[in-house]
Amino acid sequence: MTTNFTDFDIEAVRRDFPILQQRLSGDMPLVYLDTAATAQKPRCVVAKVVECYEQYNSNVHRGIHQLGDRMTTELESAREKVQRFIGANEPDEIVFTSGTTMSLNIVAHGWGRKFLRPGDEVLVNPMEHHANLVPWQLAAAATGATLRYIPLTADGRLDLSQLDELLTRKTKLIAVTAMSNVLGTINPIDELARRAHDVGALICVDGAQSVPHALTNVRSPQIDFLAFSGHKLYGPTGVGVLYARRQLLEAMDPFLAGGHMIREVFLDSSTWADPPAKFEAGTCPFIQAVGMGAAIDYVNSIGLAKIGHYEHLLSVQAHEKLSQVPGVKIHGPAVEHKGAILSFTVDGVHPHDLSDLLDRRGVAIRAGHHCTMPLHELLNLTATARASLAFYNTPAEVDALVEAVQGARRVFRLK
Ligand code: C6P
Repeated sequence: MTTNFTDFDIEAVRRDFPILQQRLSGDMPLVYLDTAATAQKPRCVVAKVVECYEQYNSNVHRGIHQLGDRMTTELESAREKVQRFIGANEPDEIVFTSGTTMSLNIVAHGWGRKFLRPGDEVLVNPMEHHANLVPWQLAAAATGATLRYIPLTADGRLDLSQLDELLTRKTKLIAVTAMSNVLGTINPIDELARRAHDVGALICVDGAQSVPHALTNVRSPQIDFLAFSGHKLYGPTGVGVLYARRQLLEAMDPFLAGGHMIREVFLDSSTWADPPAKFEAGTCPFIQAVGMGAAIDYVNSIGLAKIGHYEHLLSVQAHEKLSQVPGVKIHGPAVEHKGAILSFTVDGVHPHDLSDLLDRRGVAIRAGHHCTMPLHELLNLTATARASLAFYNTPAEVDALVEAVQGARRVFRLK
């Protein structure tokens, strides 16, 4: 485990990411602080995708020919990498989807619409990304179930003081993010999983932000559903994962129907293939999935614990320095309760103007509601600026962010 910045070979890491070496207009070096939106890709991931297209591109589970066999072997090997990466029992518990959003929709519609009944409750909370809220609104509307909300504390954590009253035998599922994409809050998944199971409910975890930055083991605590995206895990776009326990995948309905997900089709009815095929209708993003497997190999070659520790050190530096800039408010809990995400506002500067001014110095952040409108409503804001860090960022880049924010204040002539 590293204890300071110098123990981490950041120069070697940065050589793996060609995009980071470029200079933007005005000869500004790129300072990429938007990893929560999408992560950059190491050379080995790009090379793996090129290798697939140049050497054995062929549809999977279909062609009885050598290319089809090779591509299928590569895809199934990627599935095993994902299985090991999150500690699932078997590869068949890994469904390849187009991303977190699709994975969560499969749960809300495939499980929710089948098993929720009038009077049942689903427990959500205001910090969820729309992808783990709106599908549950639709599932509740379709079944007569009700959504209930775990409130947030003033510093942006789940307020579990009312959980005894909120979590009852009526609760059928808790939908919760492991890490907020805005506040960075790391939620107590262990406790929530245990408490859900105590009342016979399931837990559906949005791992979009946590899986790339912190070790995940779906068996400890026992997670029933886990969703995440390849593109935030240094892999290609267009691919994601739904993990669910085998019994759940067997019990729930398919969400999308078509080729590959069937066992038998008659003119008036059909039966389903076993999972994961049951949830992989049509041509799955097979080359992207193989690229995600290469990304997992890359992350493992460095070590996720080491990555997480380095990112935490960067985050501490960013919190300390940014919070000293006059007029800056960083939203969310103290740095020890969060991942390396800083959503902030600067008095007198709109987040979009701030993002624009930072961009002129090569500093890429995100501004907006980050697909969390209820959370921003609670914060009484329409938008925040967000800097999100990854293990390819440097302490100097954190300083560049802070200097750019100071520069923006000067543009607005703020004292
Ligand atoms: N958040 C962000 O800038 P997709 O788009 O399906 O890969 O991921 C959706 C999603 C779900 N949950 C969380 C916690 C997320 O952060 C995201 C994506 C991006 O914050 C784009 S809005």
